[in-house]
Amino acid sequence: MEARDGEQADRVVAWSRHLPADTDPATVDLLVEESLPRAWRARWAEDPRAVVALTPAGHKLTAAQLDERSAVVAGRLARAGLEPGDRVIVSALASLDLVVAYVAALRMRLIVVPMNTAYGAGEIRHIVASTTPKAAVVDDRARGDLLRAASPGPLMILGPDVALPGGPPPALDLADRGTPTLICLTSGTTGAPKGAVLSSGNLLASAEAVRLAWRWAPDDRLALMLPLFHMHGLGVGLHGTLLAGASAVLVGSFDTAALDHAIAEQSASMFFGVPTMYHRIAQSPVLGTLGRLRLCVSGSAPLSAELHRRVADASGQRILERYGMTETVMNLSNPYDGERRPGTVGIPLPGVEMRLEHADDDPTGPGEIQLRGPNVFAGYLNDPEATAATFTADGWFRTGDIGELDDDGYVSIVGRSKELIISGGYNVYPREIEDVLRTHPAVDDVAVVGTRSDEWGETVTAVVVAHDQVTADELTSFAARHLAPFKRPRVVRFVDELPRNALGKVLRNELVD
Ligand code: MCA
Ligand code: AMP
Repeated sequence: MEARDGEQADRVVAWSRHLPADTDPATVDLLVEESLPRAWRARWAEDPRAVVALTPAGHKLTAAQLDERSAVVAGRLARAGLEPGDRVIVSALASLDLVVAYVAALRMRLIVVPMNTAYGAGEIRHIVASTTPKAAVVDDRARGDLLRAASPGPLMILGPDVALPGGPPPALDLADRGTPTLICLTSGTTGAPKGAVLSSGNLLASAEAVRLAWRWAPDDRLALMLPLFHMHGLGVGLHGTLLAGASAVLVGSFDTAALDHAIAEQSASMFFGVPTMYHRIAQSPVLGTLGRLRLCVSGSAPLSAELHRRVADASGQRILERYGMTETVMNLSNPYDGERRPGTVGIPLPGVEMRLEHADDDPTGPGEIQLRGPNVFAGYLNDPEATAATFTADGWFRTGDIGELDDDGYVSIVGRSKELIISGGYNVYPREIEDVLRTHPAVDDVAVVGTRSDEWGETVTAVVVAHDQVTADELTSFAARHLAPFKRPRVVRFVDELPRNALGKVLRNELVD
C-alpha cells in the first residue's frame, strides 16, 4: 500500500514516518488476510503454546486453547440456533471466558453489539430496539433480566461461559473484509445514539496499523484494564493483542494496585489508558513503576501536556497519545520513534488519510478533521440519512473534531463541532441528559455542558431553570433513576435564564465555567 499524504500533501506528514527505518511503505499491507479472525488464527498457528491471555490470579489461555475452545463455543451457539448475521449483545467485564465467547462469535460471523455494563433499563431498551439481538452474553443476572424485559421477542441470555449443550462447530472463519462484525452504539456528530457498523476489514486494518506503528511484538504483554465494550479496550487492546500474537493480562476494571501487580508480578510491557487513569496513576505509587513498561498509550480524550510532562518527569515514561473514534477505530498517533509531542495526537496512522476542512479561507488555521482509509466504517445501522450526513460529497468521513496542524505536521485537537462531553473516556451526549431532566416537574429549561475537571477531563454539569423549589440533590437523584452513573450530572447550577442566540440556540460556551 502506497504512503499517501492526503489532500494537504504539503502539510500532512506521510504515515510512512510510523514505520521502522528499514521498512518500505510499499510492502505494507494492512489487509493481508481476508478477515480479522483469519489473521488471528494465522498468528496462533505460528506458536500454539503461546499464552494469549491471563488473569491477575495467573490463570492462562494459550493460542491453541483459544482456537479450540472458541470452536467448541461456536458449536454450542450454532446448536442453540444462532446463525451468521445474527446479533449478540456482549456486556461483561473482561475474563478468559468472555474472550473465548467473543472470538467464537466472530469466527461464526455473528455480529457483536458491545454494551456498557453500567447501562440501566432506559439505555438497554434503546439498544435492544435498535439492534434486535437474538442473544446476549452478560455477567450479571439483573442486566440479563432487563435485556429480556426490553426484548419484544425471545432473547437468549447467556453467561460468558456460554453453558449450552454442545454441537458440531458450524462453518468457521468464512468472514471476508466486508463482513459486518461489530455494531457499536455511538452518537457521531449529531443526535441520538446510532449503531456504527464495523466490518472485519475495518477492524483488521486498524489493529494492523497500530501493531506496526507501536512495534507490538509477540513478547509484549498488555495490562488490559479498559472495558471490552468500547473500541479502545476491544478494537485496540484485545484485537491488537491477538493480531500481534502477544498476550494481555485481563483486569476487569482499572485500579492502580492492579496495574502495579501486572507490571511487577506478571511482566506487563504495555499499558493503554484514558487520561483519567493517568491522572490517578500520577497520584499513586505505581507512577514509579511505569518507567518499566515498553510503551504507555493514552487516548479517548485529551491528555493535557501538563500531565504528560508530570508522568515523564517522575517515571521517565513518555506517554504516546493517539486519537481514535468508534466509527474509524484508530486514526492518528504520535510516532513510536521520534518525538512524542505533548498536547498533540501525532500524525495519520498507516493507511489513514486526513484532511482539515476549513470553515473560512485560512488554510493554516483549525478545521474539521476528515478521514479516509480502510479503517473507516461504511455507515450506521438502518440510518441512511445519518450515514449520508457523516460523509462529505467526495467520500471523506467527518469526525466533528476540530484539529490544527503544527509546522511538523503534528495535529492538535483544539475543539469539537459536535455536542459531546467526554468524562473519564466515556461519551455523554448533552441532549440525552437534558431530555431526562426536562421531564422533572420543577424544570423549565436546562442545558447540559462539560466543565473542566483535572480528574475526569470534563464533568457533566446541568444548568437549570426551575420554576419550583428543587434542590441539586433531588435533580441528581432523579437523573440517577434514568441514566447510567457516568452520565449523571455531578454539578447542578441554577440560573434565571439560559443564554441563547437570536435563533434560540443555547450558547453553551457561555455556560462552561
Ligand atoms: C465511573 N464513574 C464515572 C466514570 N466512570 N463518572 C463519570 N465519568 C466516568 N468515566 C462513576 C462511577 O459509576 C461512580 O459513581 C463514580 O464515578 C466513582 O467511580 P470510580 O470507582 O472512581 O470510577 P471507576 O469505576 O474507577 O471508573 C473510572 C474509569 C472508567 C476507570 C476511568 O470510567 C473507565 O474505565 N473509563 C474508560 C472508558 C473507555 O474505555 N472509553 C473508551 C471509549 P457513583 O459514585 O455514583 O457510584 S472508545 C473511544 O473513545 C475511542 C474509540 C478512542 O479513541 O479510544
Ligand atoms: P467515541 O465516539 O467513543 O469513539 O469517541 C471518539 C471521540 O473521542 C473523538 O471524536 C474525539 O472527540 C475523542 N478523542 C479520542 N481520542 C482523543 C484524543 N487523544 N484527544 C482528544 N480527543 C480524543
